[in-house]
Amino acid sequence: MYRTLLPGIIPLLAALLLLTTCDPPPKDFTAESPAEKDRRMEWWREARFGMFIHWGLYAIPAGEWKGETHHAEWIRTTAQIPLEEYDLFRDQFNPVRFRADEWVKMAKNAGMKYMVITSKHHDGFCLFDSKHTDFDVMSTPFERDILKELSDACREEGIKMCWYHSIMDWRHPDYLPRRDWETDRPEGDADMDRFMVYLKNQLAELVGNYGEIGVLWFDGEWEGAWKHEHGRDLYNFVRNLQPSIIINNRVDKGRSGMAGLTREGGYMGDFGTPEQEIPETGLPGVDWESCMTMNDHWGYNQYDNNWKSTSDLIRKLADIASKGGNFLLNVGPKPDGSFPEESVERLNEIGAWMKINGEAIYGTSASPFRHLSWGRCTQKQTAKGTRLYLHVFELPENRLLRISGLYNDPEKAFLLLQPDNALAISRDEDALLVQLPASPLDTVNTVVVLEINGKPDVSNPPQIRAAQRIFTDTLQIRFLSERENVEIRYTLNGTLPTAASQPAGDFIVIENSSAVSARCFRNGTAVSDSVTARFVKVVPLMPSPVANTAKGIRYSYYEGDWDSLPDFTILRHTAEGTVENFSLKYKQKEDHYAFCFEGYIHIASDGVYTFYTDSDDGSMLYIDDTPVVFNDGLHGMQEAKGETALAKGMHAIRVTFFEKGGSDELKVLMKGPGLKKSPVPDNVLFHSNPENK
Ligand code: H79
Repeated sequence: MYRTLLPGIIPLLAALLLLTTCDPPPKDFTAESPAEKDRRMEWWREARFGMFIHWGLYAIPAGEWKGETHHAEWIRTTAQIPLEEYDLFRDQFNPVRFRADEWVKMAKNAGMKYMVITSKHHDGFCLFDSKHTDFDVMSTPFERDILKELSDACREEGIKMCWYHSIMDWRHPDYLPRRDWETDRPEGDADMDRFMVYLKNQLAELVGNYGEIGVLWFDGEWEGAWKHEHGRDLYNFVRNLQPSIIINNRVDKGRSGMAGLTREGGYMGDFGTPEQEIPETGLPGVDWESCMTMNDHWGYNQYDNNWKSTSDLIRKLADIASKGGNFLLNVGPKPDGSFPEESVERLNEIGAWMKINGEAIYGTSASPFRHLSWGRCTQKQTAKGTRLYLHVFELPENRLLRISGLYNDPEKAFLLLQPDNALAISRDEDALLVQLPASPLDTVNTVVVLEINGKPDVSNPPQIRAAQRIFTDTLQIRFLSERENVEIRYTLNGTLPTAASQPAGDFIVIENSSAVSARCFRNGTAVSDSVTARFVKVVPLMPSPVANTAKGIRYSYYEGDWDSLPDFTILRHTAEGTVENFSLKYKQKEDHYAFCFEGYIHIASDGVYTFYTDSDDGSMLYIDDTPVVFNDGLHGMQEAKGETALAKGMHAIRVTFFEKGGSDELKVLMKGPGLKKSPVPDNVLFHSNPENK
């Protein structure tokens, strides 16, 4: 025995010695080659579908506190529960029905390939055995390391185990800021550097004690004390522990609002994290994952019956895959350790669909079609060429499926429901037609497979471009096609362009409101579907008669706690005055405040103007009392825009803004005739000044 073991043990011992005596310097993972990243992301891109689990002490009150029933995993903050009182839930946590293998089997049976569970949520409670806190599962009556049991079960079933770990921590004494209602928790000598040590100690446990971890999913990064440098440091720290691990973009400050994709600027994170939403389109080369609840809460809320239907969830999964993203679907287990019945039912039903149609999801990439009226498309490279998976949500009349703009002649078409039955294919100009049978069909999502040679040869409809959607005099419209050797023809009344319609040339100029339809032709035959865009001719707003103006605009400053812009007409302001521009410099604190700016803007010439606000949190912009930019709600730096036609002269302008917590910023920009998009300059802003006669 010794003889055979010894040769293996010696290098191991030597390696250990080396490790302990001279630790190699931690590696910097910020500059990874695209090929290295591709290799690391491979399983995740293949997986496409995962289970999110939000579980902790908050499951015990089940959403209810003092008669209010809208709470969930945020309950300690939303119900303002003092720490000592919240801590009492620890003594009640005893999920006797918890079976790790059952949870993992339910995920696997639903077709999910990875599981992301809350090792710690914002309340600070840890579902694992941590040596660095008593606020963990080992201090509850349950006294079992839930994450250990789950990671063992996941390994057994081939599911990737992943952790959600909150950066924001409402309990750790060193974490800042305190909630503003926590008047009995003074900051004392709280120290974020010490908090960072705590965070890293726990991550070393989470990444060191549970085998291979697929993803670290950070959250709660938006508060002011968390800086880009922290994000960079934490990213590198975790990658050094397990170089192949995947880390979401909430480790750093680059997430743009709930839309979740990472802004430009060298931020860390391997994938974007849209929350409760699906992006309009995918972005080439960008990895992202939409996370979503099955009802309206992440943590268990026994009163929440607003469940999404199974068909909605299946279509969401297909929609996400067709845009090149992953779907992380949440379950909020009950305090006894079981999944809500409604979740179990949905997981089973999704699983039944996935057993037949999984290959149209796993390892697929985004659709080659810009738009399909009846559903979605995913694709996969094969040895011979490409498989196109057509996800049919709306079954066509006569069951004749029309795939506009597809130029390959497939080798074969069949349903995943009945793979041995070849479907009849025909062609109508640019469109491929597939005859579906009367049965079997799935009214939620029937997947049709087209086997084609080489890559998809798709002719998307032309794009219709104009400076804006409204105009005052005439408007120039340009047409673009990705396809070579085509002629674009158009109509101005929304009817389908034919070979006899007007050719577009490089551009056209319209003089009246029009529904412009365009389509590509080659040698007199249509070679794409048509597309329609509407343009509206408007009369510019007349200027306001104002006398006695002076430079700058009026501001009123308010304080309060809002999630969206308040009605300023019923509020009393705390301060007012004039300021040269839409500046926040007269704020009296860092959060929970609002501004209303009012005055006039001088418009130099008649035309259509585009206004933008870029704000954190919400803002609105009104011209002549009409809302032009809608950018309300809680969000990080986010830009919105609107257009309005204005006659030369003075126009009333009003900008409203509020800030709840975290960073605060407001930018107001404009674009117009002869004016590139740029911040509204000081010298066009005025207010009426009765003293200035
Ligand atoms: O764990 C679940 C939720 O408890 C947690 N994320 C999911 C996965 C979550 N925390 N907060 N929210 C969801 C909503 C918070 C939104 C905001 Fe913000 C925080 C608005 C302003 C600060 C994020 C950062 C969105 C804009 C800036």
